[in-house]
Formats: sequence, C-alpha cells, structure tokens
Amino acid sequence: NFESSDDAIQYRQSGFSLMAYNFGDIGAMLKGKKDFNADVAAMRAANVAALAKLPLEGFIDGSDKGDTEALAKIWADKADFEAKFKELQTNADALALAAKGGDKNELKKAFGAVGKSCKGCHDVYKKD
Ligand code: ASC
Repeated sequence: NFESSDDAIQYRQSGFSLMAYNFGDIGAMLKGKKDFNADVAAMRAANVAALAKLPLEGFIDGSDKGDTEALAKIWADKADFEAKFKELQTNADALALAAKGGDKNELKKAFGAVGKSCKGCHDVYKKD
C-alpha cells in the first residue's frame, strides 16, 4: 500500500509518463517522424500494454488533491473511470499483439484504438 496520497499520485503519474513515452514513439514511427522499426514498435507496444495496467492503482481514496490534472469526477464516477481504464488495457493488449504480428496496417488500427481510449478518458476526467 502507498504511504501517502503523494506516493499514489507519483506512482500513477510515473505510469502515465512512461506510457506516453512508449506510445508516442510508436506514433512517431507511424507518422514517419522517425524510421519505422517493427522490433522497436513491438517492444514499445508490449511496454504500453504492461504500463496500462499500473496507473489505476494510484487513484486511491484521498488522492483527489494536490496540483494534478485529475478531476474530482474520477472519484465521483469511479466505476465508469475503472471501466474506461479496463477498455484502455484491452486495447493496449491488442496493440501489443498487433505490433508483434508485424502487419503495419493492423498496428495502425490498434494504435488508433488506444489513442481513442486515451482521449476518451482525458476528455472527461482530465483537466484541460
Ligand atoms: C499520446 C499522449 C496522449 C494520447 C492522446 C491521444 O501520445 O501522450 O495523452 O496520445 O493524445 O489522443
């Protein structure tokens, strides 16, 4: 268990940062901002799938405070928040599978689905 809400906040924010870095690198390759490397994409996607499982644990009761981008609505609508998070995890697992498969079109589709999950939750639960 976390020692404090600050620890919980740091935990979830670290997870999001690592996820954004790994997801963003796949995006950079798909958008041609850097050379596409299927092995790197598969490694990044596997990281995203693993990392997507982490942040939810940090949204503990009482960590709705401090200078974060998390809206109070997360705790008010926790069941919906958790459902959306599970959807992200499912899509991230599919991303890892698609990246491993090596078909770039499948990877693009799966990447889009994960991005939609990110945005869908940010639109409702994250400060602008
Ligand atoms: C990213 C990132 C997000 C999502 C979101 C998708 O790479 O850091 O928060 O994608 O922009 O819409």
